[in-house]
Parts: sequence; C-alpha cells; structure tokens
Amino acid sequence: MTRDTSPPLPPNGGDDAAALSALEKLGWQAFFADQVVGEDLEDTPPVRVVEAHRSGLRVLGDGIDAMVPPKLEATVGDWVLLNQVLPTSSRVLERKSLFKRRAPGHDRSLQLIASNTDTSFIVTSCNMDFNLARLERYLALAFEAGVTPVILLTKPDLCDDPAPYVEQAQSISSRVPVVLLNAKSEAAKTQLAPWCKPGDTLVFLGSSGVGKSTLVNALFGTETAATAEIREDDARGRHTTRHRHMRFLPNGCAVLDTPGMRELQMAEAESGIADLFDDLTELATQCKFRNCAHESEPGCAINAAVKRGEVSRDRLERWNKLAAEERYNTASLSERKGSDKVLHKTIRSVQKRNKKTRR
Ligand SMILES: Nc1nc2c(ncn2[C@@H]2O[C@H](COP(=O)(O)OP(=O)(O)O)[C@@H](O)[C@H]2O)c(=O)[nH]1
Ligand SMILES: [Mg+2]
Ligand SMILES: [Zn+2]
Repeated sequence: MTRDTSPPLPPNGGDDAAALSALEKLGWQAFFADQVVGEDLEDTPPVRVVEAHRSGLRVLGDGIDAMVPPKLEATVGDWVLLNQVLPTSSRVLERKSLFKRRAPGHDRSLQLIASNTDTSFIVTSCNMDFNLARLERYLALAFEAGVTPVILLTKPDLCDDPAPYVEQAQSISSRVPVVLLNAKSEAAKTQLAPWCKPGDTLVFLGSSGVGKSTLVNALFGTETAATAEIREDDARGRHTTRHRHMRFLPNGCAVLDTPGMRELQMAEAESGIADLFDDLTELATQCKFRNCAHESEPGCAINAAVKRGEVSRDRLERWNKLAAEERYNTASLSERKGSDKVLHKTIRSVQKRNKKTRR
C-alpha cells in the first residue's frame, strides 16, 4: 500500500493558519465543542479521524498523531474524544452529517464512508464514466447524509462537446449545482473556491480515474495526493488513491480524497431518495392507491404524468428501482441487527415484488 507520509497540516506561519488553534485547523467547530465539558477535554482530548486503513484509523489532535485499532466504530471525518489508555473505548461525538452505503458483498452491513462533511463533490467525466443512474445514487446518499452535493464534470478538454453532459447533469435536480472543469487547469482551484470555506469539510466521491486526486492536488497546489499518472517507485503498478485520506488547507478547510467505489448500494436512504425525486414523491400522493407501485395500477398519477410527457419514463424506472433496492437493503439490515418476524415478511414481499417486476 502506498502511504502518503506528507504532513496533513499546513506549516505554521501562513496568515490564515496563524489565527487558528490547532483544533480549528482540523475543522473543530462549535457544534462539537458544545458536546464536550471541561474535564473531558483534559482526560480525553478531541482528535479527528483523518485516515482509514485496514489496520486502523489515524487520528490527529493538538500535538497528537496516533493510530486507533479498527474496532472503534468511527470513520474519516469523525471527531473522537480519545481515550489514551483504551483507544477503542473512545467516545465518538455526534455527527453533523454521515455518508454511508451498504457494504459490498454479502455481509449486509453498513459501511461508513465519511462523516462531518459539509459539501460532497460528486465527480464524473465527460466520457464513458458519465451515468445518470449512478449520479442519482450518489446524490440520494448525499441528501440522506445531510451534505450539500455538487456535481463536478471533468475532462471537458478531452471531449468534442461537453454541453450535452452538462445538460444531462443539470437535469437531475435544480438543487444540485453542476461545475464543468478541467482538473488539470489553473482555473480548477478558483472554480472550487466558493466551497472551500474555513472550518468546512469537503469530500470527493466518484469512480476511479475521474480526477478526484487531481482536483485535490489543484486545491493544495501540490502533487501530494496520489494520482493515476505517477508511477510507484517499485513500478508494481499505478499510484492511485487506496484509502480515504483527509488533509487541511491553510484556511482550516478539510479535504477528503477517496478511492473509487465500484458499487454504491442504497441502504437507510429512504428520505434521501424521496428528497432527490421530490417531484415524483409529491405526485405519488395523488395516486389512487396509497401503496401504488406506479407500474400499471389504475389511477396512478405518475404514469399519467409520464403519458402527458411531463415525467420521463426512464427517470420513473430509475426511481422505482432505487426505492425498491433501498427497501430491500434496509429491511435486510434491520433483520441482521435484530431478527424480527415483521421484517422477514417485508423482505419476502419485496423479493416477490422484485421477481414480478423483473423483465
Ligand atoms: N485532460 C484531463 N485529464 C484529467 C482531468 N482530470 C483528471 N485527469 C487525468 O485522469 C487521470 C486520473 O486522475 P486521478 O486524479 O488519479 O483520478 P481519481 O482516481 O479520481 O483520483 C490522471 O491521469 C489525470 O491527470 C481533466 O479534467 N482533463
Ligand atoms: Mg485518486
Ligand atoms: Zn402511482
């Protein structure tokens, strides 16, 4: 594994940095300070999780740089009151936001991706990576997390006409800004500046190869984040992002780079999906049947809107699919947590319905 050993904090001395305390430079805010009383601060100093590895979590605080064994239920971005005697018993402070997905594979557990982020950059390129359904997945999870999403469209310089990509991305939701940017250009840093506020935490999400690390490097004006272009010393392979890694701009803005996620399964994201597809959620309240599946039921307000050309059938199908997957995964998660007969029944009925609607 490639380990970036560069110091994540900017050196002292910059104008911005000088005014901030060590914790503020890591993104410490009143929201977290309010959860801590005086004695806590002395016995269990606050630290932030800045890296997640299989072997554990790297935490940073005022004069602290330590590894905590992976047993602690925390993720990158979390603020933790570090129990220096028994690190795995440290207290994780309440989160401002949490980006999570269903873990890949058959484990049926949740994977925590990033916490306490303010803005999530959903990165895709003006090429084959661009996929509306996948963007909608990221956006639903971001809405669920309580994080402001922004779509970043990279590699406009490698495509004949980026306009159709921009149009499609803009069609997803009027509430999600779309920024077209060449990640390798000087302009990239300026284009992202509106979101790089002191104390805020940004996360870059998206498939492998879309330019997340290149954008992180653009923000820092350095080449410290591993991008696919750079060869590893031992020439074993390409130098790409292998783990989630948070670094800090001189103004106290935290930036989290992540490796590409191949699978992005919905779980516990019902309100995020409802939020992203708020027009359809609203229309559904006018369907004749409360449990309308918006397929071939009589009196379906959504299908009527599709017939009138007001709603795209593809979008309706993507929403139905996402919502069904969410229900299934959430039910099986709850089942895993505590076996419950009602939930068994829900899972079976969703499975049955999925079978019926599979074409
Ligand atoms: N021409 C061009 N190349 C880009 C752009 N964004 C990223 N790249 C290149 O795409 C490759 C993958 O970028 P990287 O940042 O490692 O992607 P990541 O996997 O998302 O972190 C690198 O060779 C970058 O130089 C862009 O906007 N334009
Ligand atoms: Mg990367
Ligand atoms: Zn309906």
